[in-house]
Amino acid sequence: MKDSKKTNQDSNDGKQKDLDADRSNAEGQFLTTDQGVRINDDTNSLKSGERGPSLLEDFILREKITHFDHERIPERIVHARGSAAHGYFELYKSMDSYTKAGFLNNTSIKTPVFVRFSTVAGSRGSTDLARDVRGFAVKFYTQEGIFDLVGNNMPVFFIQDAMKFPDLIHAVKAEPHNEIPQAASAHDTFWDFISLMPESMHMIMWVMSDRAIPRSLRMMEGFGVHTFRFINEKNESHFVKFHWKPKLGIHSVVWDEAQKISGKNSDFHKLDLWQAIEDGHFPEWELGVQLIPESDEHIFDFDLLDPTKLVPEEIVPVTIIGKMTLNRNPDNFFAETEQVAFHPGHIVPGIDFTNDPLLQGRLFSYTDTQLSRLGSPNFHEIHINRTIAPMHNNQRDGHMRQEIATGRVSYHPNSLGGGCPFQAKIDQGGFSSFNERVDAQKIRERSGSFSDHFSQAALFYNSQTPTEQEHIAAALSFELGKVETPAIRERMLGLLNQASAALAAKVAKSLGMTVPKIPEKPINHGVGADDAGAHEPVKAKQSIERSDALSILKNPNSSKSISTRQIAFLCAEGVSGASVEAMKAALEKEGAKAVIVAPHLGDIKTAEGSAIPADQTYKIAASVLFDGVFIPAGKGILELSKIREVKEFLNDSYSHCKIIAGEAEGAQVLGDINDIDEKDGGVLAGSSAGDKNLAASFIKALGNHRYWEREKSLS
Ligand code: HDE
Repeated sequence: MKDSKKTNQDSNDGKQKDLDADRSNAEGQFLTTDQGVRINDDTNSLKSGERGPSLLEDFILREKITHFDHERIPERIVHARGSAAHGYFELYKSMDSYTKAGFLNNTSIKTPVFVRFSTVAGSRGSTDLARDVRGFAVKFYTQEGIFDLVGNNMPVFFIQDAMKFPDLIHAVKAEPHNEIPQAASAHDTFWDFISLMPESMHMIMWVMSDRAIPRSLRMMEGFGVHTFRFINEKNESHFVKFHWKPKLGIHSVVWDEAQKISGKNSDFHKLDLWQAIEDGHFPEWELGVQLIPESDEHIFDFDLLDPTKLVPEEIVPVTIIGKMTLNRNPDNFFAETEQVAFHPGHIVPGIDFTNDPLLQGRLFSYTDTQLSRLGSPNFHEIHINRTIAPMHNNQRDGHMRQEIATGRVSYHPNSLGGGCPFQAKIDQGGFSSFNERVDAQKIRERSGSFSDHFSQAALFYNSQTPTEQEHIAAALSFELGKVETPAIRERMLGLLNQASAALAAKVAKSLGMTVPKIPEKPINHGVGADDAGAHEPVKAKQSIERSDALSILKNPNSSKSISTRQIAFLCAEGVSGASVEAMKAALEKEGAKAVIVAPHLGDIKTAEGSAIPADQTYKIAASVLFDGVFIPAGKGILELSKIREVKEFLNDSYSHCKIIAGEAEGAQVLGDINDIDEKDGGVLAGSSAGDKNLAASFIKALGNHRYWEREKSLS
């Protein structure tokens, strides 16, 4: 195991020093009160006599209990459940012709980052494997101040205007009368809202796809979602879309698996991220940008300001400009992961906003939420939120102020303080907003250029492989199948039909309904509450019909690496040690992890007489927590076909399209399991212990993640 803390030291130096002052290490220290008084008895409260009442003067008890009573702060209203890590960002090539942001100009700077991944709908203690969007928020501690890229693992959003955000969240969260269901969109209020909001159709395709059930946080893409601007030294603007591309490729689990993982280990993603970093397998993403000159603003068949649209990579390629590495786990979940405060309005000179009405609303919301969540306008003084750039201004006081501002001047302009702190001119790094011309009437209206709600939903669906299309149809059938109100299902079929008739027909079949001929006229977003002057939904002709980048299975950024994959070795007394050792060595060479599962913990006796320590028992291990299965050779292995948990393990692995390999007697065990077809391309057999060909084909098959072909025979 690598010492991740040590490895990190050179890279995160700036932030590290800042945090060290308040890091508490109790090793070899006395227990004290918060005031530093050494405590003599931390077990008994002060009482009047052995069996008498407690005394009010017990300042030690009162301090301890009061602190405990206030340990919880309000969880985030959305994105409450999160996992985070420290790391750094390195720039590959200077982007100075597009942006003057220092961390995107100078390739010798390593910018410290803190990244928090999250689910959206569930509470802080909910399962990691909910079908949901994942938050992907990156805090860059740049030398010119904090830049937060507060994105998601999907490039579009449900709604076009911030005004609808509270409605969306009220609809998706547990229903208010009975607080059911937790972390799930499969209920009436969510689909009621969606069925009345045709603009959500593109995002619905994404959340019903496998992107919403990632295999690992390390295997998801990230997106800035909105169109931002890059501003260069000449004050020229380019529109920019941000992308994070995972080095391990994009991988997901299947829905049945996700539900079972939620039961077996609801911290699956949290633990996976933590363990990978502890093991020195530092997760990496490349940062990509799509750059669009200001003059091209109106050349697309959608509006760049509309957050329900993406710019297909086939039309504007993604230029890779740098890499982010996460190399250190937080020391304290609350102090760092819980107290970190992101805000899309934290930008640095060289980056600016556009008029995307969703982004504009977010620019208000995030500071506001920190006031209620962290309780003070001084949240920037919490260590994880502190900038590494020098920070001086005339803001003063407030709850829990840390800074001790010296001098008598707390205003500007001043002469008593020599005019300090000074305003920075633009060439001294002072922030100035892009000089965009805005000259219009004050209105509450949605632009007509936002009215195409179905073309990109269709583009997404049509870009998927048949396997992925099946998963979308199955997800919709599941979700709408849980909806109790028939009218909501029917409205949804009407909307789906406008994105894809084939998809709507499939879902209708599973619901035992027919697709309505004339979909109910959905609510539109025009002038005034009565919809007068509303823009009718339109379908613009698209310049492309398919985009491979939208599919996980056809993705140009796919990776065959099996690094960090967890492979279960199903063992028993009398297993062939040679078989285990050879396969383990071959997998570990590729960075995968072999986990020995056996009938009991402690040592398992091999056929050769040596011992192999078991990592897990059949009562603890479950197939859904592994990427693949190997059954080694050895006479004793034949016993496995009699163990109920082993049969369940193999049946689940098989039905989730995992790669299964058996060697000699191990292959015989596979033959004994009725549901497993040995001729299946994802079931591999080796003839003798240590079969090199089997190891090679197992590694190759694991690199494809799953054997999806199998699904046809399962359905
Ligand atoms: Fe957020 N969002 N959001 N959001 N969001 C929050 O801020 C909000 C939106 C995103 O790990 C909150 O500190 C509004 C889009 C992430 O701490 C809150 C609107 C995208 C995180 C908030 C949106 C996001 C948040 C809750 C529509 C993708 C977690 C706690 C106008 C680009 C950050 C907090 C973390 C968190 C408001 C829409 C991403 C309430 C009003 C679109 C990743 O302020």
